Amino acid sequence: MSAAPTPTVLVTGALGQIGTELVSALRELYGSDSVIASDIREIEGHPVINNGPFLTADVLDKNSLKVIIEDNNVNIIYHLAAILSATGEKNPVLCERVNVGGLANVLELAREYELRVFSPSSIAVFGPDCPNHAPQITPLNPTTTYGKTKVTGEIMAKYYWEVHGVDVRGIRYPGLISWKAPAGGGTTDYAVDIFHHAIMSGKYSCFVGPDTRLPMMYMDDAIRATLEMMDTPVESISDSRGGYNISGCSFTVTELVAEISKVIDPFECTYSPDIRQEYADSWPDSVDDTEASNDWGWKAEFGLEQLVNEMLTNLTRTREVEE
Ligand code: NAD
Ligand code: AKB
Repeated sequence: MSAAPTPTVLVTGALGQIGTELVSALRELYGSDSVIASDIREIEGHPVINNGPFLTADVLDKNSLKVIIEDNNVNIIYHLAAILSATGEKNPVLCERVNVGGLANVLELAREYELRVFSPSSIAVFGPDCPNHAPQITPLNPTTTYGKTKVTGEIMAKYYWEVHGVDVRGIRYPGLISWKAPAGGGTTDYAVDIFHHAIMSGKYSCFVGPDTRLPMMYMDDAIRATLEMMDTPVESISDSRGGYNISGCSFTVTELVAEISKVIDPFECTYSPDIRQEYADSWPDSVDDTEASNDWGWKAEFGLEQLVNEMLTNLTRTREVEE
């Protein structure tokens, strides 16, 4: 039996928090030349640009995406370009244009060129009426524009699969915690920023209160989930294809501070909640990922203690190298 041909992959929004690590994982899997990274911006010296093909592309410019797809015979799009919650609530019109309009362009091209698509969803699809431990299937009534764009994205994914047979899949990522790239304008960014401040000054002023509990996940788990779900035979993917719940770990800021303080002592966290508290309060504490576990065997590896140790070790090491 001959091996399946290596697909050509296009990643949009590739210079962001997820793209920085997903591009590198995809290039390891398929070879650097087979993974074309793209973003609306360029960042000099960024590893995604240095280590393989990179093109600037605005996902609102359908024609430029079409040219990239045709010129490179693209087979799969990992569509990461988006405006996250905190930035999105400041500019809801842009958030809707990029998150819904960009996805519409990608899905239309996927239909035309018979491409597979990965389109991330978020825990932001849930609203205040959702149980604290969010089920896979529950009414989705988000209060943020960002959350509404993510619900629309899930509906579009299901529609393109059912009506046009486009294999679109998504994951409702929790807040993602990583050290290789900064977080990109979301509500859960405090859970990344806190590590940088702990190492730099031993102090952090948090923009949500001490009892705020949210679903979170270490980036290594998120990348593995993405690759595992995309590698799952289509027969095993259920109606939740637009946005599978996946659970990593769930903790309050107080619990996070206590864990960081075991390594960085003294570490002082003060609290100055802003509008992002409202967004956080509208999201669940944790998610039920039974369906992802049953359909494609999802299981997280990183708990709070391991996540904190990985973050502090890696950030300290990279700071020492930079100094
Ligand atoms: P990010 O903000 O770090 O990166 C997004 C990238 O998209 C940026 O590099 C930005 O330059 C680019 N971009 C913005 N507008 C664009 C446009 N018009 N055309 C092309 N590129 C554009 O975001 P991320 O954290 O990497 O998130 C990627 C996806 O995952 C998004 O759909 C987001 O909603 C989802 N998600 C992320 C998290 C998280 O915690 N990081 C959690 C849940 C869901
Ligand atoms: C955000 O906070 O906006 C993102 C998300 C949970 O979608 N990290």
